[in-house]
Amino acid sequence: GVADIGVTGLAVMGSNLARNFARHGHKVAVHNRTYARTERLVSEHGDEGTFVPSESVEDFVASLAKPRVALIMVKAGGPTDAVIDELAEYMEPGDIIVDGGNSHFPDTIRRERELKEKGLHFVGMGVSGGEEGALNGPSIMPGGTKESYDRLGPMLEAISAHVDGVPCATYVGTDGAGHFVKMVHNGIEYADMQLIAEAYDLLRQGLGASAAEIGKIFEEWNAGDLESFLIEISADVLQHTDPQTGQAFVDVVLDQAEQKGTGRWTVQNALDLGVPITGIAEATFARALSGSVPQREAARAALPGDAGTWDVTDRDAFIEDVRLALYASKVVAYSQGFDQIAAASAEYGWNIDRGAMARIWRGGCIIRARFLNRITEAYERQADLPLLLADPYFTEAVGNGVAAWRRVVSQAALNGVPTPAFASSLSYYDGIRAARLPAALIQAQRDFFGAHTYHRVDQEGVFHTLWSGDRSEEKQS
Ligand code: NBP
Repeated sequence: GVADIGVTGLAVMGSNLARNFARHGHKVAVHNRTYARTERLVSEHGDEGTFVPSESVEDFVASLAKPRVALIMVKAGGPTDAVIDELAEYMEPGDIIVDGGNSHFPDTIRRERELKEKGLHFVGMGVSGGEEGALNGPSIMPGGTKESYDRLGPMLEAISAHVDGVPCATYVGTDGAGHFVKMVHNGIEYADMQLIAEAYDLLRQGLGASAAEIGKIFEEWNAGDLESFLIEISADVLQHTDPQTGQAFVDVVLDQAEQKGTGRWTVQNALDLGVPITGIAEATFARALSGSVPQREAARAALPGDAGTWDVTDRDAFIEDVRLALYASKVVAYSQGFDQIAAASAEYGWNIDRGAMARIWRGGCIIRARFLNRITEAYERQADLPLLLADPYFTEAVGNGVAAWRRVVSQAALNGVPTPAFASSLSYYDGIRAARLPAALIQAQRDFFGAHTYHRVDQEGVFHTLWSGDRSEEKQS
């Protein structure tokens, strides 16, 4: 075989990645279950580089230079398993199978284990940036053996997005680490989107501003600390007019948010690991609430609001308050996401470099933002930082906005505007920094009804009070 790398699955993502590899001077073997797609790619884009098309999986594998690298870009789940099995049939020990789809990381762990028995390397690779990114430079999060990265890494780094000359691709960790990090990336994306949506709603209801006016405000924000792809596209969307009705486009879109499930996976995993990712969870539930159609109808008809009429007097001060509250809530959401990565890294033995993850998210992906530089710097200052929020830069940045944050969340509550992500992030902030939490009462309740025991603040050991007896205290160990 002659090809440096092969891509099988030539729908939009696979074709664009294949073209990206070819444009970087790699010989790319291409294959798709339905051959017409392969033919179309070669006829439409064959002039962009060297493609080696094959009709059968056997020929596709044979067209690859050893050790072979085959990248799978098909639908996640059953189709990915089917393609892995086919490839494995023709591959030899030392060859590398890469799954660039949105696979759930436990599947990746299982597949890696199965393929290792055959002597094959399996790389579960998160790819972010959609079709545009795949073609012009995505953010790439590969997991697997170090050995496979030695072969694959330089090609991935070449085709990835670059920020300040630094590639947005790096080795993440063994087996499921890459897909795990991609999952958390998507969870953070949910939180980021929800926070921006809440900021929009606050400005709209507080100021009575038009969608287009808020688009302009977002444009201004995009010149500062909040600069990010998501703020930029939100500014654009809000200023778009629906050609059919002449109304603001955002007003003609049905207000029921859908999801493909990566936010849900992130929250499910956080529950398993016991990591409070309240921002991501609220964002995921906010989508679910928006889609709870019968419940919303019943509630709209029955539930009183008893809210005030919102009358913001100092517009500029309010806009600045919302901006500060958005930034603080965003820092909380990211801090929580990085906590989850740290917990998973310890649980699954991945040894993930969190600063490097922030670095490869600076370009190519949906959450790309200026602010990720600050996260990389925080982990450079202290690699084992226990809480991103407690890094001196973020402590100051969030600290400056706390008063504004409280004003925004309380005003929203008084005026009946839902802010699940803003409010829960502020609660998290106050909870995590509290000297003392009411968890003490929870422990006492647990001991009362279930003899679950408790620790004391003033003595070592495990204690139980004989609640239904004479209420004396027993030291259990
Ligand atoms: P799709 O997810 O729509 O999958 C279509 C491809 O899967 C086609 O090539 C199709 O072949 C192939 N396929 C299917 Br379906 N079942 C198959 C089977 N049993 N055996 C062999 N091939 C099979 O494509 P996509 O939107 O390009 O996404 C590819 C992967 O990348 C997915 O896992 C996706 O989640 C992930 N991803 C997507 C994005 C994005 O923005 N779209 C971003 C990042 C990651 P056919 O032509 O013969 O039907």
